[in-house]
Amino acid sequence: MTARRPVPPRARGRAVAVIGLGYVGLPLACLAAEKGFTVTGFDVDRRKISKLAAGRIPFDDPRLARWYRKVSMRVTANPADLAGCGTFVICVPTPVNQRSHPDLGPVLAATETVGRFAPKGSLVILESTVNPGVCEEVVAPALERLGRRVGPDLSLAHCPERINPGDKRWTVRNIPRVLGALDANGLKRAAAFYRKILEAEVKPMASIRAAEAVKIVENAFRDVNIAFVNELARSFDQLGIDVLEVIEGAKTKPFAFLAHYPSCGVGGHCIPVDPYYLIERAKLSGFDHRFLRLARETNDAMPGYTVDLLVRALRQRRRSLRGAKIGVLGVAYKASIDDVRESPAFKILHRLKEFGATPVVYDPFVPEHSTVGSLAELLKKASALLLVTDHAPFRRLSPARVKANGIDVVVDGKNALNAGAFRRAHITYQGIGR
Ligand code: SAJ
Repeated sequence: MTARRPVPPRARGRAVAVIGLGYVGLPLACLAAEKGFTVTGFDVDRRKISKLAAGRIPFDDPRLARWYRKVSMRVTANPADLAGCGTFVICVPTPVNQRSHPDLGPVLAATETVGRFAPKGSLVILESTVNPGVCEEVVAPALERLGRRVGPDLSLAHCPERINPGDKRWTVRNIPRVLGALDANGLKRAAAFYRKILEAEVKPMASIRAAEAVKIVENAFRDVNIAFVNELARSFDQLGIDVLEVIEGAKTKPFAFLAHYPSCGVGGHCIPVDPYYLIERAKLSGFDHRFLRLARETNDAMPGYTVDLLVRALRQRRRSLRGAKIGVLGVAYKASIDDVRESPAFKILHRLKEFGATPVVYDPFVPEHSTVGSLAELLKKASALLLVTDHAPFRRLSPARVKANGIDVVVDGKNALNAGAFRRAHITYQGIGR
């Protein structure tokens, strides 16, 4: 990674700007740089840029950190540095606000930055996950307000990101992608760009709306399927059926069944967020996605349900949450990463405090949200455990070690532990649906 001079106009075809250097943008920037493009990475977060300029990445991903150190790119927080580029890829977050409504602020800000500096003839690609209609109804008008008409002045395409944080098998390099554009030239140019950097299929869609819809559909599909097994788990808790055993049984059917697993909640910046982008846009067209809304309600209720399971488990021991020190294992929204966005841990911690309990929190990937510095310290202080994130050290937790610390109640929010072994050790074990 070295600093670079501004790119001369003739080299614009090979000069790519990546706007937003997070989980999505940084791997893409590394891949484009590796494949010979002149890459300028831009981010509004100056702290992130100074870390990157010093050769370090701003989140916990050792493989990406090594890759970043091997490639050459310029990183900057100065939008004027984008002037020499010819392709602009926007990879900024698309969160929801407190009312679960889409927040396109980051997309609009990034679009305006690009619109101010993209030379005539540029290709602009939005990778951020958005609902159908955003490119035509939000991004293109924002560019046109800056005197950049889509078609005559620049091309606009959408290639939804498919990064799966922590996944070592499927990476930015080999995940197939879909692509849509507002103009035929844009589709051709964007397809050429991705076919130069990816080692995977690039599937052009008939419209940019179809490309926007694909990503939302993928993630809403996952949210709905998780809600399905979460509802089963709550039903089977009453029926004394182990939902995991039933899912493993259903998996023996070699077709038409795709396993999902119940848990204490659905976190992350994709699954619990993306469906709201479609729900809210469809409302404007007079359609109510009742099913998607019900799935969201079902999954959003899981953190509370998990704490209710803990209340029930303690009651079996004639104890209550009030004044209890509860060991909360994990804060990250999924195993082996440090990302806490939309993590169910926060609702769980809030509810534990509402019940008068004192959470003792430990997440080896998220020290800033931990209240103790080690698993050993947590086990010493806690009288009961609530597993929220199935990080490997927690999966390896043995009944003997738990019992040796005087803990006799365990609620397993990810069904990550061996239920039989804990029960045979006379520990009150409660999973989600088992
Ligand atoms: N979860 C469940 N049950 C499941 C699967 C997940 O409760 O069966 C929970 C997880 O614990 C987590 C949340 O849902 O809190 C999201 O988990 P995730 O595995 O879907 O992880 P994400 O959010 O990183 O999702 C990404 C998405 N990738 C993109 O958006 C590009 C998603 O589309 C992928 O399906 C997912 O990775 C994946 O397959 O791992």
